[in-house]
Amino acid sequence: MNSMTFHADPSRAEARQTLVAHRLAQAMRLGTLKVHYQPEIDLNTHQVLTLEALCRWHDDELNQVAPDEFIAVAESKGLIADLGREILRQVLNDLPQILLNWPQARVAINVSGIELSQAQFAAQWIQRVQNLNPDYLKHLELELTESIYVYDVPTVRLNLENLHQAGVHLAIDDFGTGQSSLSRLHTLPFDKIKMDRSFVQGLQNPMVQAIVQAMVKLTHDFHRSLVAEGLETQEQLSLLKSLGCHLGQGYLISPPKALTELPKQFSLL
Ligand code: G
Ligand code: MN
Repeated sequence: MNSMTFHADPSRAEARQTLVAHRLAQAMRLGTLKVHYQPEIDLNTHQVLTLEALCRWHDDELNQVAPDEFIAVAESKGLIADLGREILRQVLNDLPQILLNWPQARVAINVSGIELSQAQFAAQWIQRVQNLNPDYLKHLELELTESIYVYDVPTVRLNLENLHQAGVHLAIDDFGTGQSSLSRLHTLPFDKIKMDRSFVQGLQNPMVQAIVQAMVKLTHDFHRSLVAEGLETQEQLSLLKSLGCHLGQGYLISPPKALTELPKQFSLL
């Protein structure tokens, strides 16, 4: 009984959210949230291109709390900006070690529409990174998961344009699901599309293959990169490569792991 969605009774769901929010705020103060990293690699050379920072939280009272749950609570209880700052803090702390292991890599951080709607978000974010090392900006990436409509908000646009100009890469997460739409894609600053794992799961279907090929062409023609999410099997790997998608992330390569547990090199066998 971990997720609030399992509570049929609304008052119990509310009580759970309040408890999770309280414990989460405490975990952020104590620094007990842990950022894990999951690699995205070149499927041919196995070079590590990006490490996605993914938050993991074990609470003494609540046990393991799924990120889907605590991120939803953080968003509804006004804690998402604090959570974002805590993740950036840990990533910046880990970056020297990461660049020793993978000098060309970027670290990708998931960012919420709520954060991007704050007028000073980009300026403050860039400032925090620059204070430490201006060179770090080109080793960071932001993953955008929001519904595409949020990008019509002028503040969100400005933030994204500022970040992009500062050299931060922008990736559209879970692309091709309800969260994204083609109609505004050409107006957005972005460097990368992360193809939602449902396409990888459906690769047996010739129509899904045709859709993947369309994404390959779209990203290729506009010099953006395309990464397949949720790569789990050898069969998916060879299908993806045959369709022209040469970057991937998923359990076949590695699950998210603590930095100290990550091998330097990844094989696909
Ligand atoms: O929305 P986003 O793509 O950022 O979600 C990342 C989540 O997906 C992480 O919690 C991670 O544990 C999970 N994940 C990573 N690789 C795989 C995979 O190969 N298969 C599945 N089903 N989930 C994955
Ligand atoms: Mn992501």
